[in-house]
Amino acid sequence: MLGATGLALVCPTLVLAAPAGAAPDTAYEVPFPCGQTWTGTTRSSHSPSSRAIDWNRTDDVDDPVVAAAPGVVTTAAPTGTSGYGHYVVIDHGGGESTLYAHLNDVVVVTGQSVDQGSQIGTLGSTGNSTGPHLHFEERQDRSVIEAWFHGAPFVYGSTVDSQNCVDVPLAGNFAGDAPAELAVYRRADTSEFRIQRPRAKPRVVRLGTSTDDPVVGDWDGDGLTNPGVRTPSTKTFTLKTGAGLTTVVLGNATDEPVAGDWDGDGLWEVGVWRAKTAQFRMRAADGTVSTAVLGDADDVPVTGDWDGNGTTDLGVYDQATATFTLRRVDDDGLAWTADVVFGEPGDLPVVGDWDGNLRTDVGVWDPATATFSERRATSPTAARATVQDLRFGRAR
Ligand SMILES: [Ca+2]
Ligand SMILES: [Ca+2]
Ligand SMILES: [Ca+2]
Ligand SMILES: [Ca+2]
Repeated sequence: MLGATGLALVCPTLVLAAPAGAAPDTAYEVPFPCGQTWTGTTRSSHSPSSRAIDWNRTDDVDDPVVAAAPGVVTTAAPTGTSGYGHYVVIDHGGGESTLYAHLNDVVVVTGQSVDQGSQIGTLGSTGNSTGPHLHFEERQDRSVIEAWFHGAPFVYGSTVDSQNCVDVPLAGNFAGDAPAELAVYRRADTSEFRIQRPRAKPRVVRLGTSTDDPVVGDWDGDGLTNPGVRTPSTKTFTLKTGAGLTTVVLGNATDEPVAGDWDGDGLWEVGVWRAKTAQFRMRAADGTVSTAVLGDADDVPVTGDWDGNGTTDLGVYDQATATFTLRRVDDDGLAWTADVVFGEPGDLPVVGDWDGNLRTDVGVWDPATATFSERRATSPTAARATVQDLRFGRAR
């Protein structure tokens, strides 16, 4: 009797109460867009570890897969036919990484920085897989660890709502002439641009979906910034003005959107940043594309009129070193670059003309506190500057 009781107590204890692994340093979220419901299972024979998760929901083939946390892509394998098939690994620092396997499409490249909640691929059944699902691992160094999401250990076999709910910081002259207003792009099934207004609730403009990437510019040339998005899978920009929506197809699925008034006529054009070659590809109104190389694969592209001459210039931000590299072209057509160190590692870059002197300034947004820091100076590369901090948007 005693023995039987002891067994009954010991067996479940061994299975269920293995102490939860320590929380990883990285704040992971479920690798699907905000609000979606997914079931994550495993099994004792799961390779390479029963700590890996197989994610499913009904009719999930080609559903978007998004980054569980920000990081740098260390593997983007879009053509594998064995094992993990088409897969992605993202390095989150400190030896922590995540792996996403059996994807159909891969929409990132090796070396690229990815933000939390941005799309990295689509769910599939490539490689050693018997049906569509996302195989997902959280790793410490080379070991798969027990998965954590939203600050809690994952209950294997459970169904969860994704809390991978992300604001992307932006700025622009949405309301009137310079100075620029702060804004965020809130990723959701129907995403929202939320534009700060003094002493009033934010203005909300609905455009795009969870996995579209925001891009803003003056699409109609009236001096006011308009919202836009780019859908990675279709390479399509959707630009919104008072007259309606305009679409432009440009680049490939792994490109990131940018915009600027490349020719200085007051109407903004679109472009893309190609991480693999550190190349900006700027589209003119007639559809021709000009290119310029700046920065490295792990940088984040930014555009602004750094010298105030009416044409938009190029720049990049290196999140690891908190350094902007800003490029301008002089009257003789020579390109010059200058570095500006601003923000903290991991901050996201935001640019805007904070003081209304027609030269675009640099700034950053700290995702942990939803705080914009505006660097105010006579020009963005001037050594003397003041900093204004403003909270706007939802902290992660
Ligand atoms: Ca406009
Ligand atoms: Ca133009
Ligand atoms: Ca310029
Ligand atoms: Ca300025």
